[in-house]
Amino acid sequence: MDCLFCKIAAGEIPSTKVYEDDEILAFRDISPEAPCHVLVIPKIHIPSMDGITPENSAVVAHIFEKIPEIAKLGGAENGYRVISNCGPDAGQSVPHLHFHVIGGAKLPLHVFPEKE
Ligand code: DGP
Repeated sequence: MDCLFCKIAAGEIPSTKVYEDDEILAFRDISPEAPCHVLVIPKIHIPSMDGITPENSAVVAHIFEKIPEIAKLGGAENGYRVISNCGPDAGQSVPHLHFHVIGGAKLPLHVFPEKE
């Protein structure tokens, strides 16, 4: 399958790893928006949040069990935010389920800047 994050998970494309086990990989975003900007992916291909099913949701639970540890390893010592963009309106650019773990700085509260 021609999927960028499947290739990163398989080690065919290099990444800066933060955490890895048999089921998931966490690596630094190529275009970080904060001092800690880590992407957490399942190694199996799930296209987006819309592709989560009873058959594959255990790996999503595993991701969420590991995120506190991954956030600290990534440099978010004082809190963090988890974001998963799903579909065009959210700006999903890589069609392999991923969770952005963002922190290491005080984050803006609102999605729309005019609400600041
Ligand atoms: P999203 O827009 O939510 O689909 O996020 C995709 C993220 O993936 C985006 O923040 C940039 C990151 N990204 C894209 N290509 C690569 C890559 O080759 N390596 C790494 N480390 N990150 C990538």
